[in-house]
Amino acid sequence: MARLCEPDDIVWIDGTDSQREALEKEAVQEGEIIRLDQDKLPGCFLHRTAKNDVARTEHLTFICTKKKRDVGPNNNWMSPRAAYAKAKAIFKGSMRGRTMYVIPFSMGPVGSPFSKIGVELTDSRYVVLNMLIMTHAGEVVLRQLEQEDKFTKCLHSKAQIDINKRLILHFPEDNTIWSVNSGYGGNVLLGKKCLSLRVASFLARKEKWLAEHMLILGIEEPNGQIEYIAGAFPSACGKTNLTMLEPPEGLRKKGYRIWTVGDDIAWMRVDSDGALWGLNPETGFFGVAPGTNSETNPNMLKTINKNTIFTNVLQKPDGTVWWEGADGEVPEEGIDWQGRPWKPGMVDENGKPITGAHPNSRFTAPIINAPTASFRLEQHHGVPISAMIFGGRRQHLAPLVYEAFNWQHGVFIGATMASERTSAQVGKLGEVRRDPMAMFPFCGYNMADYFKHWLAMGKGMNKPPRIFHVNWFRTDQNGKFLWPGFRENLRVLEWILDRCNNKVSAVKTAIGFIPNASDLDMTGLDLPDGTLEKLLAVDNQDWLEESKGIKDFFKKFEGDLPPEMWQEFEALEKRLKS
Ligand code: OXD
Ligand code: MN
Repeated sequence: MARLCEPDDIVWIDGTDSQREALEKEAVQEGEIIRLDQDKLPGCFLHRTAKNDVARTEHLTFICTKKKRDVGPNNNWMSPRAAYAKAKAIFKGSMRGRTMYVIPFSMGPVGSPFSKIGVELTDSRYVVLNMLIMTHAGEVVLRQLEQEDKFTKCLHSKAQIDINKRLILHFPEDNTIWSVNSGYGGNVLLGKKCLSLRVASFLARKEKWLAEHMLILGIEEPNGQIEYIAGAFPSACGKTNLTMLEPPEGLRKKGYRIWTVGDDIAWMRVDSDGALWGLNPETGFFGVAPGTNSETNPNMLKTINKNTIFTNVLQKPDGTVWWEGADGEVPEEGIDWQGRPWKPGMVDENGKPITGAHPNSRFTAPIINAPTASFRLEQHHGVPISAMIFGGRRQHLAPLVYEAFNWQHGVFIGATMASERTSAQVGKLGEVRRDPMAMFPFCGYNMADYFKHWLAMGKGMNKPPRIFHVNWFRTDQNGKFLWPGFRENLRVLEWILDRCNNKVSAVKTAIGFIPNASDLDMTGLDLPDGTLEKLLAVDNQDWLEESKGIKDFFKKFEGDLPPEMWQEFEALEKRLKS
């Protein structure tokens, strides 16, 4: 690889504080990062990406397998031969005048049978500093690698950050990832989406486990028992906030404590007890900054006040940072995410407000900074999963919560998950986008085979987790949210655990089981009369309309879709019509 990229120098990342500090110093000198006020934000830095490099570029992301059929309608495909040839021409000499850093990293605790090792070669110090937060990296991983021979080969060069030559390539059959011409986290921290979801999902199917775009949180009862829930939600549905929630006032007296295992990725296996156990392969959060404040996520504010790298947020004159939706007053001035002087109220040439922070600006912070960090983060077997929840943003259709009849029905619920576009996304407002298990952009193979794999996993468990669907976003006829969300969501999680422990009965509807309204603990939450009923209502006519969209989506997989999914589809239609 060095012969291809031609770096001036090669440096191995050893994971020591002294090497990290030296790299931070160099990156500051080179203008790659800015040291923030070290009294107010110790160990914190700011980085700005190029203007054309602020988010994952799905249209430039490819899965490269011998057969096109194997990537399915959910991925872009290139043949490995064509992809390597195209990328080699771009990587050629791309590191001239730069250093190539070699980062040995482990996704998951070093030495755990759940974990996977990768080695990322990169010419970006920003990538190294982020990988040191997001993964176990350095000497200790190299020692582990001596005992295993398999690892994912990851190559990254920022090259010229030329969007016309940007490629994010996955070669799952070779356990290889190549990424070039980007410096944005989701495209270049190759342990994250690329390894832990796209390549890992491919490996997980072969090795009979699950690599999912899911949070994991623990709920501890006063008797010390902790139950863990895994949850898949598309972006902008509050995954990070849910993992760290503070119990609402009314439930506080019950003495619950919430433990954060992960906010983005879950790797889950059937362990020797026949139950599903999961861990978070990452050691950090790569979270969206805008909207993070003491109401939406007070624990995150306590997490990102040290040893954190901020990307594309507003720099304040006092050496701290700000973003839209942060606590306190809007600063009178600052330097925006593009490095330009900024004042509130500025508009661009089309009259659109200029934001101080990019809407997808991020923080990279160690999970152990979180007051809610689980004490089981480093446990080699992870945590037992009692329930799985799927969620989307649906203004009208889906009730606050419903439970699948069984595992197969739960897989159908996950496979038909959908969310409405928000004004934060380009496209028609309210348009429904299908995102099965929130994995549509991350499943590294044909999703029809992925559904088959989920069905098979259910058969391999003694007691599979119960599956639920939640919707925090139902609105009334004026478009106002019916449910307050955020910390109040614990009331729904409590019902979910009660169902798992057979403590409460439920009402059978055409789509699944919904709560008896009296089984949701509403202490301290005064919803207007009739609101809870509206939140739990299931309108069969609306669902029949929805089933048309499901059918069109399933048809994309042609003959590959497992028959069980069509059986569930037909059974749903029958229940809706009866
Ligand atoms: C995402 C992320 O894009 O977690 O889903 O960054
Ligand atoms: Mn994600």
